[in-house]
Amino acid sequence: MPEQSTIHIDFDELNRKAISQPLVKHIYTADPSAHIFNGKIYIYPSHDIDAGDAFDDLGSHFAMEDYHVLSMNTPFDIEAIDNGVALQVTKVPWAEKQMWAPDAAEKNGTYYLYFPAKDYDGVFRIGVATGTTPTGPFIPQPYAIKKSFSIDPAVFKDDDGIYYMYFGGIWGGQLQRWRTGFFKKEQAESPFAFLPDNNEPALCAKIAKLTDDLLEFAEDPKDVKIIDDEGIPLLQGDTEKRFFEASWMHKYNGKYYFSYSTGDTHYLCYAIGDNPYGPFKYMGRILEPVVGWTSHHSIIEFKGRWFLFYHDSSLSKGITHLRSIKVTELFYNKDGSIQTVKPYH
Ligand code: FUB
Repeated sequence: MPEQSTIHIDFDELNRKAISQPLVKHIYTADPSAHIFNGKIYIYPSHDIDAGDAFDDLGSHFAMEDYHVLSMNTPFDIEAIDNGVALQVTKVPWAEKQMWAPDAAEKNGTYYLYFPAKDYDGVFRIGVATGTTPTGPFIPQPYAIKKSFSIDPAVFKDDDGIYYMYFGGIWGGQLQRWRTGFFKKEQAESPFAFLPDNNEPALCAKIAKLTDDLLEFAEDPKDVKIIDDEGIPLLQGDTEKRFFEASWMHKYNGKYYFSYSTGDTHYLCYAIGDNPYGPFKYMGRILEPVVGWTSHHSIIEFKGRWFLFYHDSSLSKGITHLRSIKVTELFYNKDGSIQTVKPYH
């Protein structure tokens, strides 16, 4: 990802214009995956730190080492509660570094924390850790999920009780390195190697049904296709619309809403389908660009109203890898489309 911008921004003014404020200020947090467990909101974010790594397009400066779980009684709380360290990379046998965006699920009173990290070969894998409370501590499985790769797991429980994982991310997230079905090590320093050409179909996020114990994939991962009005898959050159990273799935009025970040164009977009696998028709934007490079989110329903959890880098005054999670209400139009959120007035 690019160097910090040298454009002057008045952050005090920007923060006055922000539609919402950081939910915690004592640590930096990002990539908020929110869930309601036992009537309470739990947020599973990345815990951003400055480990001193240089900025690059591989995302090396995102050198996170652990997870904290945050909680709130309602989305209107001014602050979230930090429930402390829930899992550290040093406790995960297969993982070396870079604990990126996590997610969580619950089944039969067990809580599952899903997380990407680089293994000792520098390959992103997705692991799972279990606990008896939503806040952990979580005990990691000894190995990453078999056939997992890339980043940004988002676990969705459908109404029939089946769980699916959506995942993947391009550039530093390595999705493009798996195009042939195995990891291509050549040009490991270039995040742009192995990307499709601009006139080829865009790389897709992946989906895999989970096993009953939620610890493994029950099937080989499949493409999450995003199509245009004519049913044609988006192209890699459709950079303002195509998938980059940060998958999320929610269901609204019986339809499946797949949402994601467009990465280098900084939008959160969504596409609608009739089942968890898609295809999903591109619909538009959920969130305009925030301060900072990345955009990442989750969407939950709370007492009949809908909320978007997201992040920006306003608290750190624009530092890309020091972000803060926020929440704002989300509104639907009568036709099921989502009203685009502008993060600053
Ligand atoms: O937090 C590290 C990475 O930045 C996430 O995995 C991406 O989604 C982006 O937010």
